[in-house]
Amino acid sequence: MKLLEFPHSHYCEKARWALDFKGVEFEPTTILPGFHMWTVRRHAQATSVPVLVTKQTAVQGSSQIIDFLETFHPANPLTPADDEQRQICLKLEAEMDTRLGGPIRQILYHRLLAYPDFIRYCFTSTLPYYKQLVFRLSYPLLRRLMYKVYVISDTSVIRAKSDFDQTMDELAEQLSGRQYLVGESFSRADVTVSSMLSLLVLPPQHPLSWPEIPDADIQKIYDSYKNHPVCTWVEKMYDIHRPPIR
Ligand SMILES: N[C@@H](CCC(=O)N[C@@H](CS)C(=O)NCC(=O)O)C(=O)O
Repeated sequence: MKLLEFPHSHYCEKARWALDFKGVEFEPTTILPGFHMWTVRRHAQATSVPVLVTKQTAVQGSSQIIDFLETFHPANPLTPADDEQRQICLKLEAEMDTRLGGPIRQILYHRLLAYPDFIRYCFTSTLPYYKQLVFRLSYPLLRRLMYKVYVISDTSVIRAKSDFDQTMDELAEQLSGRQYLVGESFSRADVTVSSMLSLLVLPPQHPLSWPEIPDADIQKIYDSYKNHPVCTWVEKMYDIHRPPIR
């Protein structure tokens, strides 16, 4: 099976992590942003990745991919068996997809879209040269679209940063004295928070080797979060539960 993806995407990392954790063989398949819409639409309703494409079906969305894996590859479960814990876990997953995943992308793209080489590396370093060239040529348009969809405005980025900081503090409180977010074992809630924060923690186990951050203001955000208890916890989750890079 194939996973249609953007290599740096935190939602793709969540799906990849679940696949790797369950030991399911798959082919990570990078698609070119902008042109991805046509590729993805051949398999699914919306245009977003990740999409897991099997011989029989296609599953779009990181949570839906985990649901699919839990049904067809039940070994190494990521969803608590206990009813109450399962509800808590699924609620937390949905909440953190939104409360961490959206704002961190917005905060980083706000400044990093101004660095075409950095963005090109994130999206296309695994693609052949001619596709990288297509990316280069289409980037001015792509940049405007990405800004419109993901960044929106300076004011909304300020709000996103404040929401993000608050979510991080709430999570720190929730994790205080605990190893995992729900119950006593590693679950999809832990995969979700860790993957959403992979863009901030840049863990060495991530399949993309991260380039240097080219922007001083963004570097300051990285520095300010370096010793945050949730980031330290994410590093630990990667150390313990992210199987080695393929
Ligand atoms: N809720 C979705 C979010 C996926 C998402 O936002 N994917 C972004 C990349 S980070 C994407 O594919 N954007 C391009 C598009 O929607 O066309 C999930 O969990 O998979």
